[in-house]
Amino acid sequence: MHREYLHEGALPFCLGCGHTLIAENIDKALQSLNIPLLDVILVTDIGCHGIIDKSFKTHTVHGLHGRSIALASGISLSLTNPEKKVIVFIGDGGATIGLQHLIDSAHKNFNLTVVLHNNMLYGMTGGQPSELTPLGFKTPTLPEGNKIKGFDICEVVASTGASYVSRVVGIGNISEQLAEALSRKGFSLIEVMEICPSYAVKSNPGMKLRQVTEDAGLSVKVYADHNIEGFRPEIKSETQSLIDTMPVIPVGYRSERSVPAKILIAGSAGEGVQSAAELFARAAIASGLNVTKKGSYPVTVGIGFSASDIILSPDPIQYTGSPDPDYVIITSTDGLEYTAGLIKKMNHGVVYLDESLPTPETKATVVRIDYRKTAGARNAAIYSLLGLAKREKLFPTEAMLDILNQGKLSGKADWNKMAEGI
Ligand SMILES: Cc1ncc(C[n+]2csc(CCOP(=O)(O)OP(=O)(O)O)c2C)c(N)n1
Ligand code: SF4
Repeated sequence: MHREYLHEGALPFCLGCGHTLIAENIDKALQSLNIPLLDVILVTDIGCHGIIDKSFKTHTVHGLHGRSIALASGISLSLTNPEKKVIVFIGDGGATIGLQHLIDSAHKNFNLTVVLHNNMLYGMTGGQPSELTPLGFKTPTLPEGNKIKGFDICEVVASTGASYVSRVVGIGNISEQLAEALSRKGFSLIEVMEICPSYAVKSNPGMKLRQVTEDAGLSVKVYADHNIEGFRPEIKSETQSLIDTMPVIPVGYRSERSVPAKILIAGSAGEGVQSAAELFARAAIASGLNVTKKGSYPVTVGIGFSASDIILSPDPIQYTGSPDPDYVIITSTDGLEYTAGLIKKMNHGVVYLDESLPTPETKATVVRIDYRKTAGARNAAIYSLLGLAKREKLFPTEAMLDILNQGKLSGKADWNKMAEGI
């Protein structure tokens, strides 16, 4: 068979696998529809059918098991060119493991075509049954035969109102039926009944595909053909970007820092660690530095630790957080517990520790300061960061005092006096 969309050479499946027939017939169907190679986006997922993507010359995307339809739906929604053809390859295993994605995409009538490779079992993992395995069908893990009747997925998908749904038996030339599905507007699904010679035939010697399909009560027919225009997202070009609405922080100071500084501050939830880190980050930006900040705290936001990773640098920073900070500030017992593992591994840098806490095991330099006693629990985090800026000459403390004295992000205190004493 002449190939346009598939590379030459053997396809990666066992001899006689139905997946080979589907791949070759998809190539033929695409040829008949004359779809440009790079207008095709093939989305596959885990399972034997999914290893085909390296054989296709089109765009290919490979996702998690049962999630190819969710991925393809996102791709389809983001495409502004209606000529692009999004095709999903999925197994009976993946289609039922990710059933909600299938139903939702069909229901919303997203523009894509699902080619369901129904070999009636999980091929890749050794022949376990799926939700589509017919009653009585044997597999290596069910030698006595399936005790539950597999359901008719075409009926289910057709009931969502999808544009096109059909079932074919994967024998001989099925390219015309595939082309039908591929040429429909909106969501189309074609289920191809096929055989896994390695597991299905071994467990059901002499099985005949048409007979198995018929015995399972699965009709070989078109279940829905509405050819409904697919879902198109409403694009609001006038919507302002959230970033554009953020006021730019003016640079009024100058930092002498020539290399990045990686800082971790850890304290207790409810003691203002996150807002202190925010204030510190703003002051660093106002001093001409680049800053990233990452907050960490348990889902129970009112109890336990609260920590923030801050990186300052004269150069752009492409990441947040660091496993290897230069400075760690610990303002409470919760913060000490949270950072215990990290500071034990530290063999450089400085750990600034509240005076009330026991000295932890570390090769870093430990500096003990009375943060909580001097500033109170609520202001200990700000006070410690103000001290860090000053002691380590990260940026002028005035940059932080400017924001502190506006009083929006901090509790009331005589910050100018405090800064002198640090
Ligand atoms: C979420 C998830 N569940 C289970 C698995 C394990 N797993 C990998 S392949 C596979 C079976 C694939 O069967 P099917 O989707 O029918 O494709 P086939 O191999 O038959 O082509 C399973 C269960 C996985 N990778 N991810
Ligand atoms: S194990 Fe079955 S489904 Fe997988 S490639 Fe071999 S024949 Fe095909």
